[in-house]
Amino acid sequence: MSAAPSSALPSPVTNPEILYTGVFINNEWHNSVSGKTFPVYNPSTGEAIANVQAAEKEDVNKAVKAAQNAFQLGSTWRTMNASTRGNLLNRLADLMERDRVYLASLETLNNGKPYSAAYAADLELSIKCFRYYAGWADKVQGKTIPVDGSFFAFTRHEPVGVCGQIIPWNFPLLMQAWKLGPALATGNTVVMKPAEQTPLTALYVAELIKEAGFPPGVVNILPGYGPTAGAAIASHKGVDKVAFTGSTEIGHLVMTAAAQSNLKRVTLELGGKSPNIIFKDCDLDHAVETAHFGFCCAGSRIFVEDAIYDEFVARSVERARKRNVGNPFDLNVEQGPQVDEDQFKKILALIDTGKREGAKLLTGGQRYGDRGYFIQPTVFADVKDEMTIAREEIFGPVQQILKFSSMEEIVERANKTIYGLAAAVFTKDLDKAMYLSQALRAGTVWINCYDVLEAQTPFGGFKMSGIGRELGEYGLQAYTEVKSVIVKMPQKNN
Ligand code: TXE
Repeated sequence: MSAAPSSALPSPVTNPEILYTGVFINNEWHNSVSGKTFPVYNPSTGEAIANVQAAEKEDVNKAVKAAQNAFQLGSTWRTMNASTRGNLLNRLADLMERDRVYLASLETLNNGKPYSAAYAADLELSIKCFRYYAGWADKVQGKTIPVDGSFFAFTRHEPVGVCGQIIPWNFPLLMQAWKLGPALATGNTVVMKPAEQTPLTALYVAELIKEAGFPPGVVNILPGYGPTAGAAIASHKGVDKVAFTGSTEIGHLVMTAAAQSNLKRVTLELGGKSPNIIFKDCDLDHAVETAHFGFCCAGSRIFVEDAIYDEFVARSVERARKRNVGNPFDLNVEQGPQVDEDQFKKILALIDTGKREGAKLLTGGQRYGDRGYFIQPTVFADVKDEMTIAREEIFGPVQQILKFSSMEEIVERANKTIYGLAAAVFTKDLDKAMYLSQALRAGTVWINCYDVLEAQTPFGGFKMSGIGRELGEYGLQAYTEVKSVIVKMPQKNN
């Protein structure tokens, strides 16, 4: 996710108008059935910027009905050519391209991430994801199978049906694209719930979905809270599949709800505590910078080989002190606020735990400024495996740096976690890199890079980081059912 130089970016709209705050069902905007709304905040200031309709169970029922109707045999959507579905996805990508500055600005306003990242990474990757899956729409094929006996057998890859999709706040647009792209390319219908902190861009995209020409009911987007709207999707008997990205804790609830209702298909993309392993023979400048960049968005444990440990720590501290924190609309800012007060408090509490448990705090460790949810770039050294900050995911600007001395030791320590989302290795030695690419129990292993999330490569977790894969050709599997059709023949000839 390398960002384009900020000088090449068009200027943001610093006060983007908020146009859509309703419940989107059947290509129409509705108020919530209960009449309830909830406030959405600007994390840079802590001020409320919109009141959004709060969908609950009754709204989910309405949306599931709409999605079921759109999925009826003979419906416009079911009888549409697969290539036309691809065209619609491409049209949606075109519309996001048209409104890219506005969407990136709205993402920055609501999520707090720097506009430069929203424009160059989130929008870029979301648009590319829709185009990637647009290309797949008419290339999802079954097989003919040489079955025993006088039969002709073939498989169809059919859409699963109504897909519930529940997404988090860290990459609101990108998570929406990862979920909608494969679901729509394969002909499903969708009931989606964006995170309560960040519903605004998802709702704007709803309007673009309508403008692109998707038939009513194919995509329904319901803003609301997890225990109400989210839980109603996970336990609804009319939902055939649920895809969830978020915390491992809620992943358990989603899977339980699926098991206790109708055994709907479940894919989960959950938390992580990814090992980032840095050997003494790496390109140190590159490793320091990449580890620094990586800490803005996901929990990681940075393991550094003893011979370069002190130097790596010193350079990381120097880099963190130079990190430009502030107004995310400023093109030179590298770090905006955390998404909300809960995350802000959770991160500060984890930092306190780190100090209490004896990790060495070398820079940062406190709130930045006195308004909004900003946290100083923070670096901990002398972190030990048992410490809470080495075990729990910290979704914020906090680096934990640990020391290692041998290959056997690092494999064991890196894998000693309940998670298995991703891992990274920095070395110039191909043998070491390839050995670790096999040894690490994680869904993605980055070698001399970090956080490269492109539409073509599958992403997902081993162990408690999730079930199933998103993106790439593998990402289509979660959205198709395989049907065998077996036909009696008067005579079979091979
Ligand atoms: O996640 P939640 P939160 C991790 C990260 C973060 C922690 C908590 O460590 O600090 O999770 O974040 C919906 N039934 N990640 O509290 O609660 C909720 O409304 C159905 C990792 O924000 O899991 C939102 O839409 N849905 C991560 C979504 O689930 C429910 C991304 C995620 O919220 C629900 C985000 C319920 N009972 C957080 N309760 C990643 N893997 O990328 C909540 N939700």
